[in-house]
Amino acid sequence: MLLCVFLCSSAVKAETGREAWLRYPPLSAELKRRYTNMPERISMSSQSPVLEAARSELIRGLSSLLARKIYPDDKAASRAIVLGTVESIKKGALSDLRVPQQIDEYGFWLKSHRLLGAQSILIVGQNDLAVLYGVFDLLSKVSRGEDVSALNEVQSPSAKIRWVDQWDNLDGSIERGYAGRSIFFDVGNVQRDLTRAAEYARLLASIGINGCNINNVNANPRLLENDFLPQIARIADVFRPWGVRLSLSVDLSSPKIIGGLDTFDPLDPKVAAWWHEKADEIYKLIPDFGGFTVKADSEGRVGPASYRRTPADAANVLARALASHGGIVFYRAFVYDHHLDWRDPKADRARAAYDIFHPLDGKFDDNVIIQIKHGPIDFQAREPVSPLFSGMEKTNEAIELQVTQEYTGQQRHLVYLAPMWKELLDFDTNDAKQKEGIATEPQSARRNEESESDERRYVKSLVAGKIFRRPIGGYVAVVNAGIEENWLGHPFAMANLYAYGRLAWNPNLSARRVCQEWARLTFENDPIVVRTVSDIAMNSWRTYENYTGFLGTQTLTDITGSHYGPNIESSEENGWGQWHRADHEGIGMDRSMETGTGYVGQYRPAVAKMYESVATTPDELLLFFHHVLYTRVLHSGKTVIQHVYDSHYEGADEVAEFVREWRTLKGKIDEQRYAEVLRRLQYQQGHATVWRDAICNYFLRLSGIADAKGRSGNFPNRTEAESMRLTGYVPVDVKPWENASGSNAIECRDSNGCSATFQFVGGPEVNEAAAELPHFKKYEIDVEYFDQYNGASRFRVFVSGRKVDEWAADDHFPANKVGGDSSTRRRICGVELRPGDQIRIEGIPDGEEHAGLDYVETLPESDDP
Ligand code: GCW
Repeated sequence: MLLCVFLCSSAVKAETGREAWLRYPPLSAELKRRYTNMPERISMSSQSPVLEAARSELIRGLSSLLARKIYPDDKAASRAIVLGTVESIKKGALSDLRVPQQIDEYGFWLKSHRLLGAQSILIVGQNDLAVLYGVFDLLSKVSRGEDVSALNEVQSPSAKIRWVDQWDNLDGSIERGYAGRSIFFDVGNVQRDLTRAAEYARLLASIGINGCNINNVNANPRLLENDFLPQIARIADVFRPWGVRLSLSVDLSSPKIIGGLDTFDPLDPKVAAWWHEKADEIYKLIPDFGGFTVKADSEGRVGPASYRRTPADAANVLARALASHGGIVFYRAFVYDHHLDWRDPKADRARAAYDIFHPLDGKFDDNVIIQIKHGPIDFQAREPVSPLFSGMEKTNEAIELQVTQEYTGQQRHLVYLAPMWKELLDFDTNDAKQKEGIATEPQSARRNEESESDERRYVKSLVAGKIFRRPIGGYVAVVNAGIEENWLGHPFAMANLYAYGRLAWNPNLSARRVCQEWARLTFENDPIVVRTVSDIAMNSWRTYENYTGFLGTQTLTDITGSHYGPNIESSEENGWGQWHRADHEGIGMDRSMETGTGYVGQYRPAVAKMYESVATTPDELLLFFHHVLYTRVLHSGKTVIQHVYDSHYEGADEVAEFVREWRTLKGKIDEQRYAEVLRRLQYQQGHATVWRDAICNYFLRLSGIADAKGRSGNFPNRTEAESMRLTGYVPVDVKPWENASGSNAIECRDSNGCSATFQFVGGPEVNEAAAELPHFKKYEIDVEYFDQYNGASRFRVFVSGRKVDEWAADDHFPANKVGGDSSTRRRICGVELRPGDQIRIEGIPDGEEHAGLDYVETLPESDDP
């Protein structure tokens, strides 16, 4: 019987997430009827590997969606889907075709066409790659059940550069990667099997991405060695059919380290010659090589400063080596001193990029792009737009975004970042208070064009090079996809990759619309699924911000370590410059021109004026720009300190709401992904509470001002582990103190196990509930324990001798000790409890993990699903 269940369930198609938004599931009979006239023959007006890929994709997608045979037939002129470039398509029966003028480079035209009395669809591009993009667009439409009977749509990408970066190391690890090891490298070599690398290129192409930098910007020079380059060329070979150009991060000292020169001075002719030769060697192996990405003079990387040269000197020496081959240099503006003096009120890391790059405007060659992180610090949950976007008029730019959720929950927390990116891209650097007057939805039959006037300097127009007529520019996102089946770990993290590609293609799309597309393609066309998924996603960034980084304090995480759990003071009193300068009376960095670091002066006048004054700075960025008292009243009408309490309780409650909303989808999407998302959301709910309590307790103690609603520091249903009756367990201090309830945890040093017992008495809520019910009621027991990566302790919970649950702490949180990174919640539902019951938790340690426990909460079970 068991075997049968196993066999039966294994026959159901597993939905691991590997297919992402390219699942092409058979459409429902109702939707299929919309495509009865869909041509079944695919003809190509010319041949190339990219067109081949386009045709195979179309056959694969349509035959699966429509459950019909779709086949290649190059002779077919009518009742066919015809793929071709503008130049090649006007042959034979299509010689009179009038192609719209406005299809620009990489643009495509989807056109329903009556040909010889029958319905055809033309997918026409300026080049082969544009045809491929058109194919993916048509497949997306059909997958989402859109009407394609009267197509006449031109689409062009907003910017030429739509790249992704991977921070993969040669040993197979990925810096800030949260979905397993590298799909490119393993133990010092390129992976033998590049199936995943090819699949990744296909995924990227499907959302219009045209380049991928495959290795960590903290670059290993070994990649450039001549015996290694042929291995790199193998990756470029699998990218090629998808039009994804491969590029490499380079270490500027390579001429010295692997070239044997005695210098890497960018102005030394020997160094220039070395880079030239290196570029020639690369292009022999990889004719469509994209170029180099450079991190220099930053976080311990060497750079031109070693020779008192400028970033322009360094970028140009590389650019000149690549220029004749069509290669590009991405020079990162993430250059700053991490040994700043925190006692100096004028010191300010946020100033660095502008101070360094603005004076060099106009000094970079035309094939150099300055790659600018979206904010002046470092991918925080909230930052203002980097002033450098509007600080260069004669230099190419790209915005650097982060799909990998380094500071936004590391793919353990659900955070849909498109709403954040939209705010950045739609920011008018000339006058942020002006609201955008352009459509946020795509214009179907016309090309998407944003205002290019000099008055409206939106970030999206600046990076696309439209304001100052720059030859190139656009978008780069750090993705860090890994070998895990679903690429990014959290199923919802893929919404960020999808949205990144879609917004780089058309930044005028709305974040919600992009999410709806993704939900349809990834889960189901069912409107309830689409609405629930996008409602959760659309609220998730604000929710995360609510419990991790209030009013522009960025992200109050452990900035010198994991970048994951709370650690408020880790930002203070060190050289990293992420200070928020919290003291007993107030909090915030004064960056004004008048009394602060002067950073505000890097913005254009209207924006600078807005940020200069406390009164006109938006609440959400107040503490980024100003130091204020906890008692200051915000635009919202609350004091700063009450906002701290309220936003954290709201944030944690919102995650609980996500869990409830997600539960309504049971049975509406496949069980595998349903359960995976639920598991992660439940964890997030617990971790949001850890964040809430850490930040509220910290600021309660620091400010001495009570929470007007009496919640912070007051946990009526909580029993601290250190106050239980302990057998074997010993209390330990947790550092920082706010990361454990009551600042203590208990640990078990006895390999046979320990136990902690307490009597259930019930708090006010419990007594209320008990009064209503004569005997006992069901409760949930939340056990807050610590799950480290260096062991897999086991836990068992007993109620008056009866075992109610057991589990292993075997997840891999970024922590090897008890604290805010490892603090985890186990929710035991439906437990019958009566005042007087003994609750006993047994912990059996493993390895370096000592079955740490923080507290237990008992709550009457809610009636929610
Ligand atoms: O945010 C920091 C990360 C580093 C990263 C660096 C960068 C690759 O913590 O891991 O290094 O940014 O962007 O260069």
